[in-house]
Amino acid sequence: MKIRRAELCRSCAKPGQFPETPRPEVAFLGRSNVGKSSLLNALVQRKQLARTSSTPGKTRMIHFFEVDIDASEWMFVDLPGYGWARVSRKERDSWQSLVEGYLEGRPQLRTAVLLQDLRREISEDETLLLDWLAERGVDAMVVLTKADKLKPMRRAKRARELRAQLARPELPVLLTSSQAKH
Ligand SMILES: Nc1nc2c(ncn2[C@@H]2O[C@H](COP(=O)(O)OP(=O)(O)O)[C@@H](O)[C@H]2O)c(=O)[nH]1
Ligand SMILES: [Mg+2]
Repeated sequence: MKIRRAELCRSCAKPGQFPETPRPEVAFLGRSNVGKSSLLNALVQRKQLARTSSTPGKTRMIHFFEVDIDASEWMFVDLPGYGWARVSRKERDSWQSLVEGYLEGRPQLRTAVLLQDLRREISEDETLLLDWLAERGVDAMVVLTKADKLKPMRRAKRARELRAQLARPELPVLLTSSQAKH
């Protein structure tokens, strides 16, 4: 599999700005700091592609990346994270309208990848998101991140515990690390 090209297409603060392209999309969702941008960079083999335009503290945006893999053309979509302890009601509402606007009104969307830190418990946020996706018929998978933070023996056990917490046997669950060493 060869990544022929990976480039930022557009960063959007409002649903009206989403690019009009026929490329099928894979969206990365999850708590802030879970490793969305790192996973995206690792998948496209570019160190700073996803980080370059997402300055922390700035307006949260959805970043669209054109990714050409072998002969196929995809769009990888880095969605803004949730779960900051102190966000205002206004910020939460704007996150919700942007992310729901994307997930609800995007026929190009093929799969939503929900990231979960292997060391954390599944929270209500993840459960609600997965229920929300299932209700709308969006295919989802769960990626457990930062596998390198646990020893291999603990890792497999922890993955089983989280899978049980998810209580959704049909969901694919993958274990990943964006770090070279693991
Ligand atoms: N050890 C380890 N750290 C990671 C991994 N993935 C991300 N990180 C670190 O976690 C922090 C947040 O990552 P980032 O990709 O920016 O998260 P995002 O907010 O979900 O986009 C950064 O300091 C990353 O270096 C991983 O697989 N292993
Ligand atoms: Mg990020």
